[in-house]
Amino acid sequence: MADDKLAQPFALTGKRVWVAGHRGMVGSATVRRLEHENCEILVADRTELELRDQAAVLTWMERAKPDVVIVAAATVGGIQANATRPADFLYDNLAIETNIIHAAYKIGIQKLLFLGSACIYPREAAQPMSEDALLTGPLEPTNEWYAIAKIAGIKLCQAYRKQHGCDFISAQPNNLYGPGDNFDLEGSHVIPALIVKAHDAKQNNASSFELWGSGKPLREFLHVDDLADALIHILKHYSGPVPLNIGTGEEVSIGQLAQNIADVVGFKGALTFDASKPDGSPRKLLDDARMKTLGWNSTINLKDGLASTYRWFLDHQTERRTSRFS
Ligand code: GFB
Repeated sequence: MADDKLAQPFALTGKRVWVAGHRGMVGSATVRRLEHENCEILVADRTELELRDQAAVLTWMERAKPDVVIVAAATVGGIQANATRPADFLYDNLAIETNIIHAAYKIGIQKLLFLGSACIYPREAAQPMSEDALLTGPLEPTNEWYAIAKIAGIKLCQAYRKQHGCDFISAQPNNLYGPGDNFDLEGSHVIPALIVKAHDAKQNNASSFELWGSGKPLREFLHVDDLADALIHILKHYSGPVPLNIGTGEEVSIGQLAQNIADVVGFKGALTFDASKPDGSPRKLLDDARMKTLGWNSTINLKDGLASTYRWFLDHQTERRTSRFS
């Protein structure tokens, strides 16, 4: 896009930075990363602020007076959660992003960063998927509700930039994993689900554990600490309407991922496949050329990331196996 400005310097020093959604996997990683910046971190607990309440969001932001907002709050989940809770995924995310972005405009904040998702791109987009593939074809049906909401958030940032000159930017990471993930088997993404399944299979001396679908889809996984680092980099160095892709450039099949997780956990049995469960997107690799031009690369490889995430799971499994939606 013509007014896409790469390498715009923006200082976080001394700024009041609100991380909306600080208790989630992305928000908590962002807070950890921001602790290395010389800024003041603002957070609001659910009991203090209901993000789906427009008036409450505006009132809270008028009082808290953030200079910078990172919209990490969202209703998220894996392929099954998307299929069973379409209204929540569409309504919650539309409401949260609309309320925060509009209030950020009303109170005149300096910079806002909205988080999209790799599922915004058409199911049949050419791989790797460039930012220019947005809205060029039909979405993957298993996550279209979430994708529509995330596309709307990106469009809101572009619209407020165009109409009001707001410095609102967006970025979409590929499939995330890491500390703080949701390990509830019905709601979770594939990595936490397979960690739980492999761990339980080992504990129970089972001969196998089960994967959903064919195991053939390809995915690109990004550690959440890499994402948090990328977000701070973008805030400091980017201003423009193009929503930036954040990935690692590496793909793995779900079958191979399951084998890698079995190795990390120390499970030596077999893998089985439940063909009645959906595969979802056959492939979604992000073209991260723009992030590379901005001078950012991921640093955590999948093997190390899986090992540290398994250690985190062992320390936190009691509270993290339960659904947050029940
Ligand atoms: O991570 P996941 O749920 O989401 O599933 P998506 C990735 C792949 O892993 C799919 C397979 O092909 C699943 O069928 N899979 C195998 C499993 N076993 C399991 C299992 O036990 N649990 C889960 N969850 N999957 C998400 C979207 O799509 O991508 C979200 O639903 C979001 O909205 C996210 O956009 C980035 O990668 O298919």
